[in-house]
Amino acid sequence: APKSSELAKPVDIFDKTDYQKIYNQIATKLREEDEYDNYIGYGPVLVRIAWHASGTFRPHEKIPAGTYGGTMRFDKELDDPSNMGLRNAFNFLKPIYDENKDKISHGDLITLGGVCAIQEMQGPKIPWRSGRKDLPFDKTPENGRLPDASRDATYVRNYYHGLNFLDDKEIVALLGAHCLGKTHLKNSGYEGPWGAASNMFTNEFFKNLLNEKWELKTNEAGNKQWDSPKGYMMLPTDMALVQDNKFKKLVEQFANDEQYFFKVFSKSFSKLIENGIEFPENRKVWLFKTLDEQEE
Ligand code: ZEM
Repeated sequence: APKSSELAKPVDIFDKTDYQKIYNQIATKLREEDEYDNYIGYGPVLVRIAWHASGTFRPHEKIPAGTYGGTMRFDKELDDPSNMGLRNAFNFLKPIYDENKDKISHGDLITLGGVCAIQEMQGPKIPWRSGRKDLPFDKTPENGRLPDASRDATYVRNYYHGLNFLDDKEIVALLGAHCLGKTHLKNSGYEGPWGAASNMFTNEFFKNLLNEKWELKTNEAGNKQWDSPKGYMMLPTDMALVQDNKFKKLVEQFANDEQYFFKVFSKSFSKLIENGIEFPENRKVWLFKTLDEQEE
């Protein structure tokens, strides 16, 4: 791991209530613009942009990329072929950034967007801290750091080891986010949803992995994907979670115990979006209320 002097240092922050307000703006816009992607809404793509902003982190670099510098705002990163479709998420957040730019950086907003989307889609509470600071263009990581969906279990494990996720249960839990949204042929060369409830955060991904009848097909883009009679799909890297015995045990645990999945996912996602940032010990960890909770 890098020496602490090399980790990004968070900047001063405002009050929790200021960020709950921004959370509420994102949540309200999620409710209002519910027609996006055939009524899936923007939730899944907001989770994906938060993950892709995080996935550039490499622990051994002098400046370890990740979410801190908000470099997703530059075309160089947004136009990474792995980020096809994420401009929709960026544009969704843009007016909220413009309205709050004295209080929030791009890195904070993109990660708060992911946290908000997960919670508003009935997922677990995700602890969040503020303090990321926009870095200049020359700190933008090179393209090609995000994972290749055509690969196997060994690749998936090694990939996440490279992001400092050394525990199989963190890796399997993170992939449970594929309960959300869908693949789009024009974005990734894959097509179809992982399940029935594409804008609800549940453990359905793990149940479907175990219970559906999967058949390996070549899709219209010439890529291999697993399809089920119900019209669901799995990427090769998803199916890797039941092809590897250690991964599969965890898939079974998460399929049987949604609360356990939520607990491990929450910790892992929080770690993902904070990778490379050294928060001061007294930096408060916040849990935001959902819109539903505030209306009660
Ligand atoms: Zn995904 N992901 N992902 N992912 N992902 C897609 C969509 C979504 C991989 C991957 O190749 C793809 C994680 C890990 C990995 C989401 C969240 C998270 C798509 C389809 C692909 C191809 C994109 C498209 O066509 O629009 C691979 C190989 C992964 C690791 C091995 C992790 C970790 C995630 C969050 C914690 C989400 C929410 C989507 C759905 C986006 C949408 O627009 O519906």
